[in-house]
Formats: sequence, C-alpha cells, structure tokens
Amino acid sequence: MRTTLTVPADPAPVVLDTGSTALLVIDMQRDFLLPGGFGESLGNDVGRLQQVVPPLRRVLAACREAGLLVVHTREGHLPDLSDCPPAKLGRGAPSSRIGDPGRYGRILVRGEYGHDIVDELAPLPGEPVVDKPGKGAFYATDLEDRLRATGVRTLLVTGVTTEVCVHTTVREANDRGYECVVLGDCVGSYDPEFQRVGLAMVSAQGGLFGWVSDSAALLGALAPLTTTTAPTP
Ligand code: C5J
Repeated sequence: MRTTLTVPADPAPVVLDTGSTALLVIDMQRDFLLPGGFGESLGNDVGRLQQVVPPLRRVLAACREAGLLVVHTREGHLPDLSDCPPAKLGRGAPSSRIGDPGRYGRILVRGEYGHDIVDELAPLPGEPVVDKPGKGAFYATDLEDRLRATGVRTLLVTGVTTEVCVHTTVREANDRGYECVVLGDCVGSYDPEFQRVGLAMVSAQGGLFGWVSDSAALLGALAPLTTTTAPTP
C-alpha cells in the first residue's frame, strides 16, 4: 500500500511517499567492518562501523515490512582488477592494497568472503545488490536504471563510510535529481570528526544535499505500517 509519511529531520521534516522511496544500504561489507579485515589493517577502529549494524538492522526490517525497495551496494573489483583504475590501485598501505591477500580473501575483490555483506544485513533473495567499482553507487553501475524502472525519487541513505561512499553517492544522487535522507545512526565512519562534519554538510544551508534523520525517527514514522521495529538480538 502506498502511503505518505512525515519523518522528523534536519533541517526540516521530510515527507516520503513509500511508493517512490528506496532504502539504500551502502557497502556494509566484511572487508570494512570485521576485526582483522581491510579496514582494520589500515589502522581503523572497526567498532565505529559496527555500531551502525543494530539500528540499520531495525530499519532494514521495517522498510522490508513496509514494502519499500531495498538496494544494497558493494564496493569491489573484478578478480583481474581490470575495472580498478591505476590511480585507485596504487594508493594505500603497500601491503594492504586492493587485490592483495587479506584475512578474508583478496581485498575488495568480487567473490571473496570479505567483499560480501555482513551476515546481519544479508540481502534477501530478489533484493538488488549493485556492485560498484567506485566510491559513488551511480558510477559505472545500473543503479539509476533500476531506480527509474521502479519510480524511485527519494533515497533513505545508510551504510559506510559516511565521508567516502555515502557522501559520494549522496552527491551523485543530488546531481541526478534524487531526494536524499541520510539516517545519521545508520551511517558510519572510522573517524568521529568525519562523521560529524559529513552529516553536517548534508543538511547545511537549508539542505545542501538533503536531510539528516535517524533510525528512531524513521521507525516512528513507519510504525503504522510495521510490527517488526523492535531491536533484534
Ligand atoms: C571506502 C567506502 N571508505 N565504502 N569505501 O574506501 O566508503
């Protein structure tokens, strides 16, 4: 059933049409989130990203129950790395570069264990999983075609990391005319300052890139359509 919802948000409440709104879950991959994985090998505190999982799990359950389109993305490359520009391949710590062996298989290579989405947020059969070689989810993917085909105009944006793939995607989406609502506790950064500033940039100047809300506000708005908003163990 198509319904209009009002979600408290910054800089102002946002009105959503459930028929034209999708939940976008960006790069909740083992390589970024698991202890010993790529993200941690770069000196990052993966606990900061893991904090995102419980609220995002609740949002995912509620959006599924409310009948919203759910789209997942994964950052990664073909096994021969032919889709990875040299400028991207050559960056980072010399022993932890894309394609190198890591704790969970070759780093950010499609088909490897570490490239896939964490178990708690595993896509359901039929939910699109967009494999992207870049930071933005629109670059070199069929995401825009998929959204057009389903009439989506508004994106509830979640995932990691706030300042990299989330921000790049929100910027790409804005330039393509989509409305973006970033759920602040469902996006994560290894760096608290990047998290703060990343969110502030979205809603600055009356909504430069869209709105910032959170899981509680969305779950409250979805409550008339759902029963599964309680935390899952
Ligand atoms: C990064 C991402 N941080 N998914 N990727 O390299 O944000």
